[in-house]
Amino acid sequence: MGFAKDSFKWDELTITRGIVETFMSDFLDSIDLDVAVVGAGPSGITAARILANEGHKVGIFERNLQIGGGIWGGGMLFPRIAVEQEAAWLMEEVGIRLREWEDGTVIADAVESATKMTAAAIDAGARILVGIEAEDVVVDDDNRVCGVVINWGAVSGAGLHVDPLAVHAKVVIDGTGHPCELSRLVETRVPGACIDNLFECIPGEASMNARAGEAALIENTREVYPGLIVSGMAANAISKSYRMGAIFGGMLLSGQKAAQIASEIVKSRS
Ligand code: 48F
Repeated sequence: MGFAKDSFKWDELTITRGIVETFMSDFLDSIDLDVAVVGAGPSGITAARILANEGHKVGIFERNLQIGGGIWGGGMLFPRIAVEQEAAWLMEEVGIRLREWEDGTVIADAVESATKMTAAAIDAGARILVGIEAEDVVVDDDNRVCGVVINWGAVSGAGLHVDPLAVHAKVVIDGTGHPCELSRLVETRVPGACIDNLFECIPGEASMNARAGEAALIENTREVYPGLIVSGMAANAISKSYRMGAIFGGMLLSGQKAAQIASEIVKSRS
C-alpha cells in the first residue's frame, strides 16, 4: 500500500475514531456466525483456522488478551512443546519449525507455535476477539445451543454488574480447556441438558497418563449437546479422561475433528 509521506494532519481524535469505528464495523460483522469458538487454545485456534479456510464465518472469543492458551507456558515454563509425529503436519502447514525428537515425537518452540498458529488463523479469515469471554450460551425454542452470551473479560475480573450482549452461531465449540466452562454452563442452565448422565456431574480430568489422555482426546471430541461441540482438554475433562501435560498433538487433532463436525452441522443448517 502506498502511503503519502506529507499528509500528517492527524491528531488524537483521528486515533480515537480510527480505533472505535474500525472495531465496531468488524465486531458487527462478527455477531451472526457459522461457528463461534470459545477459547483460543491450540484446539480452538486449529478448529477456527480449518473452518475459516473452508470458507465458514468463524469467530473466536478469548477471555485473555493473548491467543494460544496453554501453549505459551510450554512445559513448566520451559517454552517448548512436544507433539506426536502423526500430528506434526498441522504445525508444518502453518510454518512452525519442528525438531525431530525421540520415540515418534517432535519438539517446537512455544512462542513460534502460538504466534504462527494465530497468524495462520487470521490469514484464513477467522475473526479473533480478545478480551471477550463467553459467560453463557444462547438457546433456541428447542433448547438447542445457537450462540454465546459475551462480555468483556475485564468486567467479570472487576466483579462489575454489566449486562452482556449476545452473538448467534449455527454451532458453538467449547475450547475452554480444563474448566470446560461452556459445557458446565449448559449442564447447569439449560433445562433438560442432562443427556445420558453426561452432564449430571461433570467430573474434570483424571490424573496424568499422557499416552492414554492423548488417545482418548479424539474420541471425546464430539457434539455433546445439540449445537455444542467440545474440543481439546475440555473434551477430556467432561469425560474424566487423563490429562497429558505438555504434549499437544492430541489438541491439534481434536481441533481438526471439531472442525469436521462443525462443518457438517453448518452445512446441514444452511
Ligand atoms: O487450555 P487451553 O490451552 O485449551 P486447549 O485447546 O489446550 C489445552 C492445552 O493448552 C494444555 C494441555 C496440553 O496437553 O493440556 O492445557 O484445550 O486454552 C483455553 C483458552 O480458553 C480461554 C482461556 O483463557 C484459554 O486461553 N477461556 C476459558 N474459558 C473461557 C475462555 C470463556 N468462558 N470465554 C472465553 N475464553
